[in-house]
Amino acid sequence: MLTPRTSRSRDIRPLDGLWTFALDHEAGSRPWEAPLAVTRQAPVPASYNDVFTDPGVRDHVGVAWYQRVIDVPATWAGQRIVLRVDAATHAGTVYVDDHRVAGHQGGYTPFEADVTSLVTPGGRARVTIAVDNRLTSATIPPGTVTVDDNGRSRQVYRHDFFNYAGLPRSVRLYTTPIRHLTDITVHTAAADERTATVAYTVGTSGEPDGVAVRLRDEAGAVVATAQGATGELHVARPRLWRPGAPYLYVLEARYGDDGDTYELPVGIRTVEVRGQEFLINGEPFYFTGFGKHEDSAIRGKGHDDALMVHDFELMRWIGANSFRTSHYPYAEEWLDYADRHGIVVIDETAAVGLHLNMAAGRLGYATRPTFSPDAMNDATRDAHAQAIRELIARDKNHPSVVMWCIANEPASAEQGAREYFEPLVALTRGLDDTRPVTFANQGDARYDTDRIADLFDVVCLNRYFGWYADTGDLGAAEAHLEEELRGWAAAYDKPIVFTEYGVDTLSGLHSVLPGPWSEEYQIDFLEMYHRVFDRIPAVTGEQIWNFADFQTTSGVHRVDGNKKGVFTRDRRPKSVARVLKERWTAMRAAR
Ligand code: BDP
Repeated sequence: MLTPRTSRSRDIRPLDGLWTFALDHEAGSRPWEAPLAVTRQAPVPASYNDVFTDPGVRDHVGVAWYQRVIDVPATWAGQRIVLRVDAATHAGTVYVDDHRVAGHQGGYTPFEADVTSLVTPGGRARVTIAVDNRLTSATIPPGTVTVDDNGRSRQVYRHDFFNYAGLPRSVRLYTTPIRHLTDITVHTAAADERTATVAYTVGTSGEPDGVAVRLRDEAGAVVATAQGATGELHVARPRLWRPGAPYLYVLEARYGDDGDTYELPVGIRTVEVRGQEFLINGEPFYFTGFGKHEDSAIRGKGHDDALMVHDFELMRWIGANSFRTSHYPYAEEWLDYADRHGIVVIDETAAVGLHLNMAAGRLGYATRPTFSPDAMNDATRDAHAQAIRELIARDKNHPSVVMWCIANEPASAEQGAREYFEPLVALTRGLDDTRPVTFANQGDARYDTDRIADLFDVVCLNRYFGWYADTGDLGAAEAHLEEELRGWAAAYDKPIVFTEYGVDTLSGLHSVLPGPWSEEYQIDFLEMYHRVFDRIPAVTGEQIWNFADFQTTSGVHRVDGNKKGVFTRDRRPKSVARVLKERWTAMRAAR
């Protein structure tokens, strides 16, 4: 699927703004067949939960309805017309007037419907979208819906971020010619400094005759041309896409008599894992940065360009060169921006919470098997496979994406983990053999108990010595961290990237005796981790948990959310930010 872009043959009409909004029980039956009563209007893009003052909306479990009337431009006569939803969290069903046109499961990837035969250029149509936020063992992420004594549905889930729902990304109507381009895939390779190859495959709606492609440089000069739906473009003296120094060519594809045209930004770069090194363009790369969230006050997971650019600015300010899209695929705007500005991305599926027994031993809970028919089962794995397919289909052409992360903290030391993951790793590699594949490993699965790490290319570790374990005792934490890291480095000839380490820190809490929750403890904690990383050559990256404080479910261990941010939720720096800026800026200068 091609992300909508305007071109000389394609037009876009954004449908963002206020939509009429109702919860399922307020909407009546078959609400798509008539105008919804305008009691509430919900902004798109935004999660609906924090916009209203009604706890019934915030904690709603089930379907919510969005509706609006759209005008179809008269100038679109003779074009193919497509309705595209960038995300409906976690499932969406779309109706145009009385017709169901699309259904999609998975809250962080786009879907669309060809509505040409249902709308009239110059006319109007009613668009209704049902969004269902329920998570089950057949969804990614998984969850369980229970019913309490008062008959109210409750959503239980095992991931540590609020279950925001709604239409958090854009909804658009766009056109293509009838005979149109359906997809483009590029693979880039630079044999040496003198030539690079951009291998491409173009998908078309009909017979693939009459496809022409050309590659333009940033000045607009054509540097290579080719004919046919598959082929290679050879670029002399290529300018490579490098972290911190990006260069983007534009691949222009044309097809058919009407000349459907699509322009795809292309960065020429290679990614390779060799021994314990992670190489970009053949040069060792060390990740600095964060695990992030799409999260902010009021809009929840709603995409906002101003907030996104500000987050990138803060990352640049602090010296970060990368981030992980924990714990789901982010809006495509994030990847476009990362491509344009040379930020490196670890791109993650929404497979988070595949672990029933996290810390069960320490907290004294009874354990039950995670990978079993009544928990993470075949249906979960099918949904997981689909999440991988959709992630790669959407993001395969982004030069900023250097690695696929197919799960966060699954129960990888438990029985059944290998059987569950082996086919998913094979699937990922089958879909893209140009990028390494990883998962973020949780602390219960050590180098001597983990059952799946050998299937992957890079060891990504999430560790909390000094917080969940050795709380407040950084001496013990340092010894335990180093012991474990040396174990991984000896057991696996693979790079180790730290994808999480961090402590809850209440902005403004200071102490001369640094204890947990104080800003001083966050500094001491991160400095301790960095000392250990610097002693172990296999460590090729450090991404702190988290970039900013973020919202979670309420509970005894969270005070209005998770406070492990280096920035507060409104993006003010905690004291540790300057310490990191100093380290990462010095590291960048040394490279
Ligand atoms: C890890 C999770 C992350 C949590 C973090 C924490 O990957 O989503 O927010 O711990 O507890 O287990 O802060």
